[in-house]
Amino acid sequence: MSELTIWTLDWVPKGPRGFVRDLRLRWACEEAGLAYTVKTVPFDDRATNHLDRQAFGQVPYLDDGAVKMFESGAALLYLAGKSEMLMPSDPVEAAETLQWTIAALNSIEMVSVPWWFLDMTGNENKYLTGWLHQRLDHLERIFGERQWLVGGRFTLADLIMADVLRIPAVRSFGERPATEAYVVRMTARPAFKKAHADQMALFEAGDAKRAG
Ligand SMILES: N[C@@H](CCC(=O)N[C@@H](CS)C(=O)NCC(=O)O)C(=O)O
Repeated sequence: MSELTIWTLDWVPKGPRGFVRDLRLRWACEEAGLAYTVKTVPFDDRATNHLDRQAFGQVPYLDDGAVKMFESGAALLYLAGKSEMLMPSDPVEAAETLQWTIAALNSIEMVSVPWWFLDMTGNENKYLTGWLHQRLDHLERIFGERQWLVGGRFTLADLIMADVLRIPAVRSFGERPATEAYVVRMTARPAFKKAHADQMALFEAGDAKRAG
């Protein structure tokens, strides 16, 4: 029996629901057919209640028996090591999957998250805005040429890239039809829908507990 446990918060406000990064890990497990359970830590004390498990007081983090890790990207790569479906065994395709996974995190999310934060707080920065446009324009060119990032099929690279790109503010940042079609295709996958619905249900249950 699998010992995989994904840890997240027991509740979040409505805004981030459907976007908390435990969803990435749920989605990966659903795609790979890996059994897992989800456990929670309280939202209210999150800054300090699990610093022994996540160095920055955030979620998600993952347990697999003696293996205990945080950082969603690292946890995804760990999970992908259990599944050819997420990480091809072919060495060339495996290298490309690793490359695009890091690109999603370190070339796109590294720009999109600070941009989103400044935009949301009314502090838009024209350099960051230009930088994000440039990165997304390159992706638009790539998605105009192919349906998948690696090997003509879904891999971890598509999971993480789509998860980074589906943030509403990023999605509506300019007209990029090929990228939008890619996000629509990835988020139509049954594994994504299940992961999303389960996260929404968890936080709705959290509403009821807080009200009671
Ligand atoms: N780089 C981290 C980022 C984790 C992160 O931003 N987690 C958010 C939820 S998606 C969080 O815990 N926010 C609550 C907080 O920072 O207080 C990862 O990918 O795991």
